[in-house]
Amino acid sequence: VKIALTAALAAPASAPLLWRGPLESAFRLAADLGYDGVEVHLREPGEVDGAALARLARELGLGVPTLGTGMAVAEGLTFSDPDAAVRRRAVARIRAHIELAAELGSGVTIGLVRGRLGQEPQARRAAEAAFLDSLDECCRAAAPVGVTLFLEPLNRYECDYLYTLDEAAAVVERLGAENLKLLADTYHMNIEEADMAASLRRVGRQLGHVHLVDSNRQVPGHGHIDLRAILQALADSGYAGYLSFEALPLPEPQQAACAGLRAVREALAGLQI
Ligand code: LER
Ligand code: MN
Repeated sequence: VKIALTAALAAPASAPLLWRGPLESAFRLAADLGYDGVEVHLREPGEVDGAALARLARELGLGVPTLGTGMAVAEGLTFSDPDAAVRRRAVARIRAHIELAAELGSGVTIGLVRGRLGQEPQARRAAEAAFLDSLDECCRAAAPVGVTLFLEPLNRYECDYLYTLDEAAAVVERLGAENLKLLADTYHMNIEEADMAASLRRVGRQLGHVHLVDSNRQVPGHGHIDLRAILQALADSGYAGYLSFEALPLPEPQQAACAGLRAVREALAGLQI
């Protein structure tokens, strides 16, 4: 497996991202510390020069596993909005992420941008259909440029559907798009999955990306997730993608980045793989 730092140009203090500031500094820090890649979170893909970022990543020998897209929700853009014009803008935003992802060789995360369904049954069905249509359109746009989308289950306090890996796996099967995979985030899983390792084994083949983060949303090793059991389940499933530390930068970014890497390397060394 490969390990990635998470970075954004700017983000609220509460966002679980290790680096805030110029992306070049994030990439240089990642290379210096021995990371394999940087997961980049962007409000709007036009904020970065894709060609320059791809060149920098190549020079430093780093990959970009996926682009985080959740910041679009602060602007009210979601796939399930009742207003078709808003949904079109949300899809256009994700299509812009897909273009940048094609330049960077990365995937695109579909997490918070899916939006909420609400409680009223009829509206809920309509919103779910709107979400599926929007996701389908993005999968079709991403396929010809070789980009994979990662559908991320989120815990019940951050959204109102698709809480578990099994629920998201059912959507992946229903759409039948080869470039749609699952993103397993261990922070959300710790809240929603009955047995995290068993859930990972069940969906192993459909797994495309992992946010490896502890129960308190700090880097692995700072909370109470069973890191070894999770890494063993991923190894047994043949997972060869990235583990991104989508974590709070505590006590400060560099220290958190070093501690997470150390904890995961120690846990990996003790595995039967
Ligand atoms: C996004 O990857 C995520 O996990 C959400 O909780 C937004 O922070
Ligand atoms: Mn996540």
